[in-house]
Amino acid sequence: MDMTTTLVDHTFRKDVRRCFERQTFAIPARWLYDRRGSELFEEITELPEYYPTRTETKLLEANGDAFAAAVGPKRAVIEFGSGSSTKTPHLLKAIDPAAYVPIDISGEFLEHSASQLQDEFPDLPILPVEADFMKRVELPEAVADMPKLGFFPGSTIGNMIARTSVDLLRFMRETLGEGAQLLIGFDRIKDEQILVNAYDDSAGVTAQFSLNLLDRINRELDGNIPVDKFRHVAVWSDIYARIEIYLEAQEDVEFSIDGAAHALVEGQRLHIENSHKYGLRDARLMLRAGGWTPLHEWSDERDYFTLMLVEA
Ligand code: AVI
Repeated sequence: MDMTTTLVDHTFRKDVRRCFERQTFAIPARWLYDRRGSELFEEITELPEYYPTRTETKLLEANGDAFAAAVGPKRAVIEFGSGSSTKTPHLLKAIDPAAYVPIDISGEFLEHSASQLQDEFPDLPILPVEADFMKRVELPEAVADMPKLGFFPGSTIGNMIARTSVDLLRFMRETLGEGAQLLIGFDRIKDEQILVNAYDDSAGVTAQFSLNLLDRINRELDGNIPVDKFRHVAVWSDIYARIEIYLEAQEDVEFSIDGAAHALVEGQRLHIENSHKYGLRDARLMLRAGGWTPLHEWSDERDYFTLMLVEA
């Protein structure tokens, strides 16, 4: 077992303990993404009800010339949480970059996507960095003197509460430096039913994605949670402007994790994810609080999703 795995085990265990022993009944959403969870998320992005990925990809495809005009040539593109980098080629094709730096916490993902992109862009220097982008990241020396464009698609910022989002935006500014630009995706506030359907699809894939968290606890933390006694619940909170995702016990349940006994009463919910949605003014204000000045915006014709270009 390598060092990273040990650390992940340790913090996962700590977070799960806090949920049941200190009865916070909440587990951070980052633990949804083990191998199975990441596969299920890929499936979610293909669902008819899950519009964000499709809408953002179309925006990237359709606005290449406008990005090129706004960004200018020969910037180093720095992608935060690059994952499988599926949206990246659209941007790279549009803007004539000087280098591409994908940052991800998973070295496995990085190597795979970097080598795929290298095949597609043989002359582009690709310099992967394995790091936690929720802190300031040391960029490769080779891009030190290049103007930078940060790329943070997918409305990933929506999975963070406002305070964490602002902290992240400030860290991104520190990582990229004065004069940098950032292209960032925001999922917009829209009809409640459209939002709820996107997070509670008729095929039940999002439910599987949520319930996999309990399977993961059973697998990795020696648990025996009766997963079939829980259901996935997605609700819209207007006060927080977010979809909240819970796992709800459908009857009284008893189980153990790591040898410690726990009991939940029927109806008890475990809060496992938030997905915040934004009005344009909300997003601009948050970006400004994080040290970024809005420059340009691109939205689809239904105003479901917006890409914002901002400047440090
Ligand atoms: C990764 N993130 C932007 C997704 C979202 O839409 O909040 C995660 C997700 N959870 C359930 N469905 C999608």
